[in-house]
Amino acid sequence: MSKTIIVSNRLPISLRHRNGRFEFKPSAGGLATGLGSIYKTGENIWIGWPGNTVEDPEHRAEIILELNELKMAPVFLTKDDVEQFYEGFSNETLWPAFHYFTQYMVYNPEHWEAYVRVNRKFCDAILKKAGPDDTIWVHDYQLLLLPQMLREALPDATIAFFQHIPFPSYEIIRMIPWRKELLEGMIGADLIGFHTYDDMRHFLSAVGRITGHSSESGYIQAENRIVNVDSFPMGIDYDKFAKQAKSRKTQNIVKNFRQQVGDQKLIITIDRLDYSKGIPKRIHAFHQLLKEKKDLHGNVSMIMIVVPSRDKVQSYRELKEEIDLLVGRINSEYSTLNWVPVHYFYRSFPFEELSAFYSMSDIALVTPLRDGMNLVCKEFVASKTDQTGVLILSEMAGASKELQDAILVNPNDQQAIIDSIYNALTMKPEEQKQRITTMQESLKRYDVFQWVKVFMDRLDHVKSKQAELNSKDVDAKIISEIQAKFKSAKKPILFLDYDGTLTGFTSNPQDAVPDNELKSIVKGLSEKSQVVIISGRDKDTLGRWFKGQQIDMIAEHGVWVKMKGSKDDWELYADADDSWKEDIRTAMEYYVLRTPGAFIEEKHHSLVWHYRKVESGLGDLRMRELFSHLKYMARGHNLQVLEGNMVLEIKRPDINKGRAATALMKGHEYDFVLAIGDDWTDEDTFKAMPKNAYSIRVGYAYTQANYNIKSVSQVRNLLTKMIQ
Ligand code: GDG
Repeated sequence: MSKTIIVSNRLPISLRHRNGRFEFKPSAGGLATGLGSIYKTGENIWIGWPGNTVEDPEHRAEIILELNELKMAPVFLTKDDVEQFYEGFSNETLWPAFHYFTQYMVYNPEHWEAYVRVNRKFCDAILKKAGPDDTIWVHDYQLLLLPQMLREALPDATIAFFQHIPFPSYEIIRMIPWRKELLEGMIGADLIGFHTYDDMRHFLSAVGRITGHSSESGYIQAENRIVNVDSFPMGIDYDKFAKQAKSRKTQNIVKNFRQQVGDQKLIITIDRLDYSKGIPKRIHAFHQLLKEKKDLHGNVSMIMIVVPSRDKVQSYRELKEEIDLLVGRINSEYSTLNWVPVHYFYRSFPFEELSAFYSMSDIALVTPLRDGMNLVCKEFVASKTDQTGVLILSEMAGASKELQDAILVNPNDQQAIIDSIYNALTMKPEEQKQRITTMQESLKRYDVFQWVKVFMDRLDHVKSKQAELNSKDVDAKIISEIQAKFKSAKKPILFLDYDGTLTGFTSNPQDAVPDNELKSIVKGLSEKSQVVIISGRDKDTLGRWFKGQQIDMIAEHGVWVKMKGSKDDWELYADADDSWKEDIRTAMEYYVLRTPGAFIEEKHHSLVWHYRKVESGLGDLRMRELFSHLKYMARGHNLQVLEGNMVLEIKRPDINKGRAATALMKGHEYDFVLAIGDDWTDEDTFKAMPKNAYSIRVGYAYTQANYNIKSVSQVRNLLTKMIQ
């Protein structure tokens, strides 16, 4: 039976070596709780680094055994791995880049090598446990290369990836020297999840620009698969927080804490030590508020919990010093014997106490400068079981997309933070209740268990979609069937599209001249069969490129035809009314002027607007604009607007490849018909084919053809086999 393997850099445990023994403490983090339902069942397992460097083989063996009991398996990292892969590439290159802190980015090739090496280490550890049909769910930015490494070893496995931190704009990604490798690593997965739609669209844009893979509606057209990219905002274990907040244990702690701080208003802030969390800006804002509103002195305190993290990284050490200084300054300026403005803790607390802090606080001030999601704000809302309290939330946190009833602030706008604290302090209980209730309802519905379920359901969906496309794949069996039928056929015919089918695309269409290999394939085929090159190209180019070949040619989607051996020139297949062209050309020229790299190609019966050489993104944008403009104009002229591969073509609707192919076959009885094409102008050819024909579409798009084939080189491979 197939199993599920969860993979993350850190295992959800903490490991301590005490009195010659290892102690294992399972972590109760959100992810571990959410995934508990998965890795704790059946043969499933969680693979990751236990968090310590352990070199002694005996110690390692002991850890392996103990972790096995907890349904976990370790990947051991050396001191160098930790320094270069974890602290280095992960936390000094990817973390700052992905959170838009480019000033902290380190570009160190040794760190990169370690990143590759450790991803490979994870891959090897997984391969020891994984079978070919298993599901592997990889988590987060430390393991971006892993999906592709796994794909190479286990081509049929179900591989998913979720990124917990933001995915930045292409402008940032392009700065990383190893950007292409990173993106290709991720594309090894079948499903790639992010917290928000913004992360997802940044990723798709980077993939398009850097790897050249196109995408449509969240599906990337990878080498031989489709890869789905989607947003899955992560939830929390809502009931756990709500229940804990009501528990006697937590309420006793609240009572005890309250006795110590008195009846004042409390603002809670909880973060890991990180520059992305905006801690200094928040202290500055609170300082300024106290400066402006003397009446708050003695009546409001901030409880600031900073959880130690990455303190070996220089920028984190500096941040810690800055926070110490700022808190020292504010407290020394305003403290009295019975009031402290900021209660500052640089440590973490047990869950019951954390819950008490949430429960007793009037305001949660969550102002990261960037955050993938941010769970603290959700945990605060879930813990407010009496529906009092106000959440102030940064627009830069992924959670702000869901928690629209929070007071949303720009964390860089000090005055906005000050105003929002003041508004929160004076907000009426009815309004607090209404806002908290709305947020609680949505958090309850979309909790962490639902998040896991939705993600896993989507993964099933992608796999079945892939299977549907694969079932039409031209595999070895189909190739030999085609070979055999072609060999025994008495009167075969082949319809072959040119660009994207027999040859790849070039940025200048006139450069896609047939190479020697192609010429000899066409020659070989034409000795055994009637061959029709059926293209949207103009007749002069086609005629020149295939001069001397014993083939038929259909040019301009069926406007012109030239039969093999005909001495006469091209024959017009459709009458020639091109009085519409002038108006349309004027409109198209306007879009050429506004779009560097675009140009117009004039064919006998159509006008084509090319945007292959236009900056990606801009080309799509202008194409859409022109598309609707032309559609509007087309009505008056009875014309058809077609979207091709990086082109927009406008032509008469009664002229298409299918019509031309049908006319060409009329009156003949063929016992073998094959049609191959790559875009939707070829769909007309496929539709016109007789029932027993082989129709094949290049790429993995939905099609009327009965088969899909991966690439131009696979097409050439098939045709070569037919003439062997
Ligand atoms: C990354 C992304 C994304 C904090 N102090 C204590 C304590 N915590 C727990 C909180 C919360 C967790 O730590 C922090 O989670 P966040 O989501 O706020 O932040 P990151 O650690 O940066 O997480 C983030 C997340 O991944 C999930 O995808 O939301 O954007 O950066 O659960 O409760 N827990 C205990 N004592 C503490 O003192 N027990």
